[in-house]
This record gives sequence, C-alpha cells and structure tokens, in this order.
Amino acid sequence: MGLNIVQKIIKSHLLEGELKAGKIVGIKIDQTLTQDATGTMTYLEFEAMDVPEIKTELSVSYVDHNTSQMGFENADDHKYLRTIAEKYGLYYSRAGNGICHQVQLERFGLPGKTLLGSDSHTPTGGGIGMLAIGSGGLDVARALAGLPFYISFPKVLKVNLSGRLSPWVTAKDVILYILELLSTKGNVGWMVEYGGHGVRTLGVPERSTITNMGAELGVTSSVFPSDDITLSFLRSQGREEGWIELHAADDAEYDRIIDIDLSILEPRIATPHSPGNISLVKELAGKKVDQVCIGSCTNSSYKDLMTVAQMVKGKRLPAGVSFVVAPGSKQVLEMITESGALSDLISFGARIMESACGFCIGNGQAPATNAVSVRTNNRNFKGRSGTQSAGIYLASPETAAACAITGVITDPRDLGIKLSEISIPEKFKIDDSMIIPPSKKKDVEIYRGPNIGDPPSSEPLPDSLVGEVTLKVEDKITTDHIMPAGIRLKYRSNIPKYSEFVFEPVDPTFPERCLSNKEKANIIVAGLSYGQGSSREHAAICPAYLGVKAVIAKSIERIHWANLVNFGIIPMMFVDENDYDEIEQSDELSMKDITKAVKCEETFIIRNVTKNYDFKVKLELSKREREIILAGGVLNYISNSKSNKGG
Ligand code: MIC
Ligand code: SF4
Repeated sequence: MGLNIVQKIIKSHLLEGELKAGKIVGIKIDQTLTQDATGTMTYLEFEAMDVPEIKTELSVSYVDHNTSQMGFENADDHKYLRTIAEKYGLYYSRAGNGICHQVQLERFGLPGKTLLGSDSHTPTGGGIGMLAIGSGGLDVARALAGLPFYISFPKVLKVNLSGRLSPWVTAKDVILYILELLSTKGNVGWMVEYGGHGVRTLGVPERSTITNMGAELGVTSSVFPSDDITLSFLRSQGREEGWIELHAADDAEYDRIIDIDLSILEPRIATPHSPGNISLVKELAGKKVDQVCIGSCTNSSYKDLMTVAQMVKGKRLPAGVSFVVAPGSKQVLEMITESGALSDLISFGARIMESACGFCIGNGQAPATNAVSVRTNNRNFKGRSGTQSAGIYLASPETAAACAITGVITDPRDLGIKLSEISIPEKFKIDDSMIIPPSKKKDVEIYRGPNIGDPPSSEPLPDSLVGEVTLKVEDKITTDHIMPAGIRLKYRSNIPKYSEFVFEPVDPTFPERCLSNKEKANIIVAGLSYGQGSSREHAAICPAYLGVKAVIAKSIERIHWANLVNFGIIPMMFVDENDYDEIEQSDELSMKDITKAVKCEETFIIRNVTKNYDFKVKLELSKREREIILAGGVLNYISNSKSNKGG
C-alpha cells in the first residue's frame, strides 16, 4: 500500500515511534514560526533551556498581533524579540510586514517541509504542501532546541474535491461547508488531506484559506498536494528552487473519505458565536449590518483584496456601516497600492488598517453594542471582537463586500456585478527589507523591558491532592474564554499581571478565588471540547500560576491538552459523562495517591468529599506526558533530564 501525503511527510521526518494510528510519533521540525503574542513566552522558555543557537533549518519571529502599542509593553516586547532573533539566529519580521501566516506562505513556506508555529492557524502553510502544525510556545521552544515534536500518528480524512466553484462561491465557502459537515468538535487526532480533480481549480491562496480554517475543525493539520500550481505560486515569489512535487500514492489509504462537488456549493456564513454555526448567506439576506471587516490570515491575499476593490469601485459606503480593510502583508498592500485598487477601496469609504491581526484578535475596531459585524476572519467567539453583545458573522471577502455595499447581509450573486477575472501577476513584488535576517553576532545583549518576566516556576506533583472545583463550565470553552486577548493582550509577557484576567469573560472572580484558596488545589470541571481555538499557552500557564492542578472535562482539544501537560496541569476525562452533571462548583475533591496513578494507571478514582461519592476519570497520557506532569511541567522535566545525564 502506498502512502498518503500526511504519511509521506511524517515518514520522512520520523525520529521516534511507529506509523500506526494512535501511536505517538516524534517528528523533526524543519521550520518554526512565532508571533509576538505567544513569542515572548516561547523565547523566555527557550532561554531557560540554555541552548546556544537554534537548531532548525529556518525560524521566523513575527510581530503582527500586539501592534497597537497603547503603553510601553508592546514596544518593549518587540525589542526583546528583535534581540533574541539576533542572538539565536532567527529571522525577525518587523511590525508592519504582515500577518505571520500570510508572510510565511509568501516568503518561507516550502512543500514537503514541517512547520511548527506557536499559533493555531499555522496549518495555513498546508496550502503550499507543508505539514504545518500549531502548538503552544513551549513545544516550539523545544523544536528550536532541535528536539522532536510529538503527536499521535493521525487518522487521515481525505476530502475529495471535484468540479469547479460557481461564480461568487469561494474557498471560504468550501471550508464553511466542511465545518457544517464536521463541526468544531470531535475531530481531535485527525488530519485532513485534500485531493481530487477539484484541487486543480484552486490557487495557493485559496488552498490556504481552506487549510487555515481547518484549525476551527480542531484537526491537527490540513494539507494540499504540491503541483504545478504550487510551483507557479513559488515562482511568482522568486522561490521556485524550493519546489518539490508531492502527491498521495494512487493506492494510498485513508481512515475516511468525503466527496465534495465544488460546483454545487453556495455562499455560506458562520453565525454567532461559533465558526461551526453555518447558514447559507441567502437565508440571512436583508439583516442589517453595522460593520464589515476584511482581513486576517484567512482572507487578506492579493486576490481577495483585488476582488473586493473591484466590487466596491465607484460606489459609496452606506451611512451606518463601518468598513475596515487590513491587507495581510506589506507585499499585498504595496501591490494593491500600485494597481490603484487601494484608492478604489479608500474612495468607497474603507478604513485602511495596518497589515496585522488587528480586529481579528479584538485589537481595535470593537463593534458597537449589539452590532452585527460581517468579517472575513476565522473565529467569532463571543466577546473576542471586544464587544460582548456584538454578533460576529464570518464570510468570504465577496460576501463581506456585498454586505458593505448594501448595508445588509447580501448574497453576492444577487448584486448583478460582473466581475472581471483577477489576473495573478507572474511576479509578486519582492522586498524583504522589513525582515531582518539571522545575524552571526554572538555578543548580543537581550533587551528586557519591565513587562518581561520569567516563566513561572513549579513544583513536582505531590503524592495526593485535596482540591476544590473552583469553576464549573459548559461545552466548547475556548482559550479566548480562559485567557482573553484584546485589551488584555499586552500582558502576555507578564504572567502575574495577565493571571488577573483568567476566565474574565466567564467569571471575573475566578483568579481571586483561586489565590484565596490556600489549602486546596484548584480544579476546573468542563464539558466537551474544552480549550478550543487559540494555541495560547497562557490558558495553561496562568491557571497553573493560580494553583490549578487538574482539569476534568468530557473532552479536551489537542493543543490545549499539550499546554496543560507542559505546565503540569493534569488533563482528566470523565469515564461516565453523567458524572459531569453530578459535580458542582465548590465541591471538595480528594485525589489520593494521584502520583501513583499518573505514573502508570489508565483510570483513577476521585472522591467527591462534599457529596460523598466516588467517580472515575481517564488518564489518557503518554509515557512522556506522565513524566512531565510528575516533574511539574516541561521546564522541570528538561532540567531533570539534563541533571540526570550529568550525574
Ligand atoms: C488567535 O487567532 O486566536 C491567535 C491570537 O492568533 C492565537 C494565538 C494567540 O492567542 O496569541 C492562535 O490562534 O493561536
Ligand atoms: Fe492573527 Fe487572527 Fe490569524 Fe490569529 S486568526 S493569526 S489573530 S489574523
């Protein structure tokens, strides 16, 4: 039997383990990326590992999230990141150069390579045929140190594309349709591979829109083949020498196959407050819109913005609508400027934002109270926009532009606009002057502003734990609920300060309650898919700082699971989901001999002391994860292994 693309890439990077579903494999990471909001902690952790220089083929530190600079914190963090890049041999993409995933695609990504990024949308690189995976910062720090990245060998879903998209139906509608089919939960442990004749009708930016939002499915990665379309994309970026052809073997096998005929798809839209709530745009047509935002790593490519500009050209923005455009990169911005499209957007009434994440992470452009905002990004979690009462709808740039033109939700097919084909230039404008290449200097002094603190230290797991359910939450709690971004983002490098905001949107008294709970460990009880969304490891570091020792949930998402383990919090799952209903906030739980169980047991019995009954949880941990938890987290685990080797 031949291999599929996922298996081919894993096989060629295999350092440990076997290619068998569910088994843990350790793979070599070729490239890494970080962004500033997760990057400072990543490099603080890397520094704590005491490795003189990075061991990857190529690593890039981007500044794109925290660019608002309200106060000194962001600028200090950027300076820290620049000096780190200089000292350890990374590329440094300065603020203004663009969103990490867009720039990585344009300037660095290569088919057949592995990329690990401290951002959940790292799989954007799958559009170019890389195996690109998002993780917490600590895992990126380990990859920088040349250590393997561990995943369970994935089950692979093939999405077989046939036909061609109809006019006004886009790659965004493809992934929204897949989200409708598969939802945002229950896909942990899977990777998605695209194939079939329909692949040939999609360019690299379209493919990347699809792999980008694979993150919302909760799959580990999504990947397209590398073909002559990939080659011409790389050629247009002056990087064709890095191209390789990559296809699944004809007899490759998959764990599941779904067929999608592109020609029957229609424009879709995700409604508040989950990217998995999908409707047809036509079903919502006529609903008043207050704001339209175009941008983010999902949909801010040259083609996206040229299309929008063509649609709005010569028209005027209706009163009552705010129209925000954030081009994905400096390259995109320069090219739409030179083509005249930027001035069409401005004449229409666009507010042009920096090439950065901006509105997507709630960094500005918070909508009005109860507003309807149609956006081209990938997440519409409640409150993420900065306005709790706003309803965020996710759609293609074409649908979003149609809404901006009319002021109501509009299916772009109904506008009667005749779009002329956007010709993709043979050569894109290449100017890497905003990327500082690795330096050879050794005596660089790292800049540390007052906002930068060390990663918190932790203790090994005690033999037994007495804990309290400090918080009980529902299904689909995202890392945005646990650790809000937006106006709190600037505290990412300051754990004691950022910890004041853990669970702020859910229960702002949580941090105080945790800290006053001196006698007992804090325990979080949750429903399905706990920790969806962002890779931010702060959603584990800050709770750990507040004394959280375990999360007991119906299920936990992959990246968050790894982050919990990395910071010494035990991820546990109910054996019987009815026990979730029984347990209440403030219950006292006794975990006798927990260390013994974490060492080798698959299940563990917890006593609910308050209610006087026992219940069983699963400890689905690999050997390595068990050792990390026992040590109290990865940093302790690494220093223990070093001193064991030394002595
Ligand atoms: C996001 O889209 O939620 C973010 C902000 O890019 C995060 C990373 C972060 O929280 O810094 C992600 O996707 O991992
Ligand atoms: Fe930035 Fe939004 Fe993309 Fe996250 S999803 S990397 S915040 S643009």
